[in-house]
Amino acid sequence: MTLSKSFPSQVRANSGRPVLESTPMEVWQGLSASIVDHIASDWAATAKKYAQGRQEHYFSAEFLMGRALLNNLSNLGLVDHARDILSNYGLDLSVILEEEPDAALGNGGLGRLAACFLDSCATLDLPVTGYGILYRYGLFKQLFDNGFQTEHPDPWMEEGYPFVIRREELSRIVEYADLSVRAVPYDMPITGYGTPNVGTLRLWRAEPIEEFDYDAFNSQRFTDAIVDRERTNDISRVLYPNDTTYEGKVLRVRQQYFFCSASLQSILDNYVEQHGKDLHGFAKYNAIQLNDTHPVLAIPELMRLLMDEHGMGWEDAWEEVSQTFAYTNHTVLAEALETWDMGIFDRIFPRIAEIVREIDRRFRVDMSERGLDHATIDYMAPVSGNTVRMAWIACYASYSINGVAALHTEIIKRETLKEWHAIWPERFNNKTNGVTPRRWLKQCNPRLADLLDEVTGSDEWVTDLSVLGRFTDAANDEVLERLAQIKYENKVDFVRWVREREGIDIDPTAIFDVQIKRLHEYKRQLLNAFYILDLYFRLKENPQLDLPKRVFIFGAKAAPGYIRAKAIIKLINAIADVVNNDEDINGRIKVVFVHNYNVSPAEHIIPAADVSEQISTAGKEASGTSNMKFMMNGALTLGTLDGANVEILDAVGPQNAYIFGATEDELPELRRHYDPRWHYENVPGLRRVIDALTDGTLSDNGSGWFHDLRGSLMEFGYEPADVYYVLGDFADYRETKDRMAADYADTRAWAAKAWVNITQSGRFSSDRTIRDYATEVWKIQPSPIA
Ligand code: 26Q
Repeated sequence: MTLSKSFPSQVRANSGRPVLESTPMEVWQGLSASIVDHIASDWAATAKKYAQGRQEHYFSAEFLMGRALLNNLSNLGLVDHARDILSNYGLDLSVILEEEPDAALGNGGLGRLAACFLDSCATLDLPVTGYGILYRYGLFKQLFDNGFQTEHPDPWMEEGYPFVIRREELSRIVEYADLSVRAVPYDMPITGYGTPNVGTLRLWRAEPIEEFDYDAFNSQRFTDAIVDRERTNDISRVLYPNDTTYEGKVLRVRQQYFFCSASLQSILDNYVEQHGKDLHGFAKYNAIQLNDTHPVLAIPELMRLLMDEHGMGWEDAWEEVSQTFAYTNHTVLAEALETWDMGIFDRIFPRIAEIVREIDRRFRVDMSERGLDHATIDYMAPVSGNTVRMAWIACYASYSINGVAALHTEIIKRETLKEWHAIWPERFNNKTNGVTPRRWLKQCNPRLADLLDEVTGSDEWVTDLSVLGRFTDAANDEVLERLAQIKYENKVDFVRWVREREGIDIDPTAIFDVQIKRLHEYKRQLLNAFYILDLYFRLKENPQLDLPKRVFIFGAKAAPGYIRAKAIIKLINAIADVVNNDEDINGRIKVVFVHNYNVSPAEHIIPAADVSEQISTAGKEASGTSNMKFMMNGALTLGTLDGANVEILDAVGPQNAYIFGATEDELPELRRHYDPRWHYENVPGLRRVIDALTDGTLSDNGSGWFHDLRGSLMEFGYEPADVYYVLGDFADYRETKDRMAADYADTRAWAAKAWVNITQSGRFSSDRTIRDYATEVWKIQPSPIA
């Protein structure tokens, strides 16, 4: 059936009413359902084909997918067709698209990376399947109450979500010592650009095995029956909103085991179906990528399944396991490394606890035979005292260990995982992150996409972004003028979006300077805030100053328990209050904190950005990925030499990026002599800014939070003060940012820099990243269905 026929019938089936009498939400649902219908047979054919050969399985506790409808229409080449169909009913596609909720099943970079990877795998026809959890509540919805973040539930599927298909018949049982749970897969089709192949993201939902324990129900244990039911549903109820500080919550470990066990069972069943009961060829046909340590329980669980369910001995099972898993590390922050109390394992899955102890025992024997000293063995052992260390299990069992940017990989080899690198250097490799140019260029920035089509003479760049590199020198006056015009038009669109969503008026001729990412001290939103405050004071002091108009845009969620991060949000909102309403400033500075930052707001913000703030303390940001999205959309990076910024600088050259601050190798020595008070007293502007935290200029509504912020920077009672070197980098940041703002006046020169950034962004396509994983780690080949 054609789309124009299936669309109205899908709407009717869903709403019970014809298109013209249905709500925009029902129209979105009908159109979405008709897309799933449209790809159904190719999807089945792809799954069948992938099942037969060597496959890769991407295990991740998070997939930050965002919206699906435009992505699918665009990949399938159906955008114009869908627009026409809707316009026949007097409907506007862009309005319908805004009805869609974001599937926010992730916190930030790690979850969005998984989503970009699936897009690239599908586009490249690679036999890859994603496995995760169908959280009922995605990442909390953020509101501001008097400038304070408040958190609210995000029941994103409650009104129905056509892009996941429940596969009841493929349910599996996951056993805990105190609970048995049914895992029901919900499959999401992953279309690729310009290919009929359709990949799969399999998300598991926890349900009671039986609708009711009738026995308990009938024997005066009514409440027990209800409680048990709810304990089951709890497992997939909510995404944990921490992305840095690790919390050893029992429910979190239940979640991890839940999706690992269910996914492995489904992979093993497929193996038996295709290749028979002898599982000695398992690793020949399967590779599993662990997205950080969150799915590391898959290692002991695969041991369990191979031994207890498929009759293998320990040695043979370990042989398969250690040829199957590959581990990606995403952080060097010690507080983020997952460890679990052995008591929790003993209580909820004693067999897994037993296997982990045996891995530990054999590890110690193995290392002793290699002649390692006792202290080193103890440091590296999977179990230490009563603590299980997930990263150590991952390193021991994996045939590949990778970091996510060149600098980050060097740091994990040299520091975080150095003992492992000493023994198995060949396991270590770098895979610099990437982002999909479909969502992050073609779909979110259609004006720029059209220009690139024209300049390059085709749309080949959409699937081979490196093509753009051939046109870096093709920037003539006309191209640069059009580029500047496109940026301006995107900014005008964004001005309207901000006015409607945040109620703030901004001027599209101002410099749009953007920092959007999770709120964390190491990402140093505070440094940016201090610059704004300083600029404000400079203008107050000298109203005649001839400075360009500036709009500072933020988007960030703080983990609900991370008070200092919440204090920084409150601070930025307090600065916005003062600056935006000061008549002396008269709109020369505006601050916009976009609430509830998520994938779809990012798609509105990034195409309108002039400046990309990437200002983490050097050595702390593993890679960053928004830096790549900004670059692709012609924003210039203002950043430290951290994560992938290093590689962005290498790609564009020092004339086309604004780099400042202490480097990772300088910091240890600088820290040895560091005295934040000296900076407070001597760096121009700094004292005024820091005093403003507590002198009544800005209000924290009596919370005491701003006093604590000041303390964290200045007082050794906070031990040590200013660990993220905010004051130390302030002077260089201010100078570099001032210079950048001055450069903006030369529109042509600015556009020329932007053009270099866009055309040199090829290596930051997730297609490049995925090709590298496929050939170097997964050893898989494209498997096109047609
Ligand atoms: C762990 C234990 C318990 C609860 C939560 C967590 C948890 C959840 C999410 C720990 C970490 C995360 C997410 C980390 C993350 O997003 N890291 C980012 O990964 C990006 C992709 O590689 C990088 O670009 C960023 O630099 C990195 O910060």
